[in-house]
Amino acid sequence: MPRQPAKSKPAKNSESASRGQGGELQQQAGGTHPVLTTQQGIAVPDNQNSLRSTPRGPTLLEDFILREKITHFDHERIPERVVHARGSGAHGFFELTHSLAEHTTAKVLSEKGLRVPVFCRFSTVAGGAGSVDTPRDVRGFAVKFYTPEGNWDLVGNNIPVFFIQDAMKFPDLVHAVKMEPDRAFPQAASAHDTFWDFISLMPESMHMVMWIMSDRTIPRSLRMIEGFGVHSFRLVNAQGKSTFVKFHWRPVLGLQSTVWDEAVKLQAADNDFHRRDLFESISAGNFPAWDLAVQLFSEEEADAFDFDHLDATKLVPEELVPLQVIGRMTLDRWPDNFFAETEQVAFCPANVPPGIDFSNDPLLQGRLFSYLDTQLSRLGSANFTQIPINAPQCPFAHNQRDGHMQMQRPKGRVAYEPSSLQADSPRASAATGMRHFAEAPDDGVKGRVRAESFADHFSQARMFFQSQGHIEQAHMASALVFELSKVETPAVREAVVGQLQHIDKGLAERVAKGLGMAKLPAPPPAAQPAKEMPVSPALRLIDRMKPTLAGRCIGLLVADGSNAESIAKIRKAVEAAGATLKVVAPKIQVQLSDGSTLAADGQLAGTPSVLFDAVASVIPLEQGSLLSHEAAAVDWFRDAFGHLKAIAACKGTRQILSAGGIEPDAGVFTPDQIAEFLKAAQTRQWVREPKLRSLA
Ligand code: HDE
Repeated sequence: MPRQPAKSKPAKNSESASRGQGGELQQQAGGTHPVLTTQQGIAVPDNQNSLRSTPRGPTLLEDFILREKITHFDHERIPERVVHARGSGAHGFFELTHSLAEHTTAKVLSEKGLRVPVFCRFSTVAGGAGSVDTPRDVRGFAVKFYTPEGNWDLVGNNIPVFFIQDAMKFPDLVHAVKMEPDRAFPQAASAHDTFWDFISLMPESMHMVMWIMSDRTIPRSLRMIEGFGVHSFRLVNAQGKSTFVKFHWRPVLGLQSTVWDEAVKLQAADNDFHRRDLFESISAGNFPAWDLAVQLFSEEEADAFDFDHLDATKLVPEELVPLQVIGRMTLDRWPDNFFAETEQVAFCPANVPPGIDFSNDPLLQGRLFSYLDTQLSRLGSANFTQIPINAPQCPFAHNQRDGHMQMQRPKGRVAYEPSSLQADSPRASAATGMRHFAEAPDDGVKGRVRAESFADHFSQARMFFQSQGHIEQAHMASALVFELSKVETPAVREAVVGQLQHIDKGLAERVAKGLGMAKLPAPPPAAQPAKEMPVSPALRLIDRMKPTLAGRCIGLLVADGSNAESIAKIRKAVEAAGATLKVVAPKIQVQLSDGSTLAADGQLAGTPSVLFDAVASVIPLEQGSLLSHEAAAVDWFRDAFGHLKAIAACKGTRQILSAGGIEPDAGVFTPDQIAEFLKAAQTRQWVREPKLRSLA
């Protein structure tokens, strides 16, 4: 698109012509731009000036063009999601590679090779729509499959368990974690009194608390998170037999997280870090992909677990029920319009095709109600399923009619059933319709009760903590210290540490010490003490990061006079390793040693090293000495070093490193060691961490 607006000769008599105010933007007859019109299709003569009684007189009410434009603008916002308000979405497809025909009639899970379109939305939970991408928070992972049998929404998170066991507690949880209602802060943060107050009084949340204090909640990229359906669902086959299923998304790029100090600094460096990362990788043709895996188990197997799988605070360890990969989702297209698609998309866990059914998980049961209800207020009309992003892409027919914003023009007299007047009016089908699993009721009595089998709040929290490596445990303990240090009420801090004692005494002691507590607070009574469970290495993070540079980004700092050949060499090696290279420089245009000009991707002051997975530099000696007095340059390396990144530093750069007090270690390389640098860049330099910061 040319940046220049079409030049036009303003009409002789128009105000804009005589005043010369913006008249140049008007449509030139025969130009390539379509004529601007009102919503009613009336051509707009002038989009710069409202209709005035005289050139300096009042604006006329008669100006329907102005009124329509402003009225529409006044109503541009819809209520944001009460949770998961900030999100980024993309289109793609899912392809089934392994049939589950034995277990389900759903075509999307049984017709091997079937490819269905999907729309996927990732989100944070606590912050508003305009909040940042990188707080410590759970990530929503919602996928809408447009299957040949209707829409299937798998509305999950990047953590396999949840805070609470019963839908009744969801509004309390959300009120506690969102900004406090009197002061309206903190935005997008769990580090405040009301959240931890609630948590300390809800021991069932302790397993999820272990996960949110782990580095899973500070992901490097949305392309590098796992997804979980969380609840047990049922698969139902042609004979009506049911098998329980847990859904898992596994990122092809592997897991990758940031370190906490980096996540905090990312909030300042780029509010849209994850959204931009997703957009840029899809635009570059590096399509993120996830394998869909299932855990399948029978009712009898479930009965033998020593936990209740209907309790969403529990996971089914992979060591107990292995995962089977059955297909792959690839995201290959950014939405045309954020509002129309990512904002208006309406997920609902109740959207399942025949062959998938619900379990009695009381959290899931509540969700089956909540999502449709929230869409009605958020999208404003019962016809929200007609919005293209929400509409099924298979044939559909029903007798629902009218309502706000009805887009369809149904024909005929018949909008009811039974009817005999119209041959093409829709009829229910027992053969292809939704088949609910014929579950026999259990023999309990009606009541507001919590099953006894939900009373174990600590065993899996303990298993999760004990399954982690020592670095991850230290990060969790430090995250707890960070969060609780922001809590102003000492009794709340003490209550949380008391609960931690039920999980792991050592962890409670580390956190108490980090909070400067004189003595360990007593644990509150527990419904059940933690049982010893075998550790589950599959729950670790660092071990599961892939040794690869695919999908990663290397920052290269250059300056005037930088050696063009060295830059080209580094670029070639980085790209050959599957990573992207971004050039950063004190000015966005630099003159290289060979006289050529290089356009940098970012200016140093606005492109800190937190944006990259590893950093390199090609800087002439004299520029190195200038930059060693430049805070942005010193911080660039100090942060990269502090965030445990590999560094390839040329001679000129060594002056900057010493200005930053950096003592090069095994993760700092020379430009000749490019292969070694790229190998080290595949991971973080974990051995460096204890030398840099005291972890709890
Ligand atoms: Fe949600 N949740 N949720 N949730 N949830 C919403 O629906 C709710 C829960 C999840 O990108 C809302 O459209 C209740 C678990 C995601 O649009 C709302 C309960 C899991 C998204 C709602 C839960 C989730 C939502 C807000 C407890 C992981 C964003 C706006 C019974 C398995 C979807 C909306 C998107 C959104 C209710 C618990 C995931 C209010 C009542 C557990 C990924 O309906």
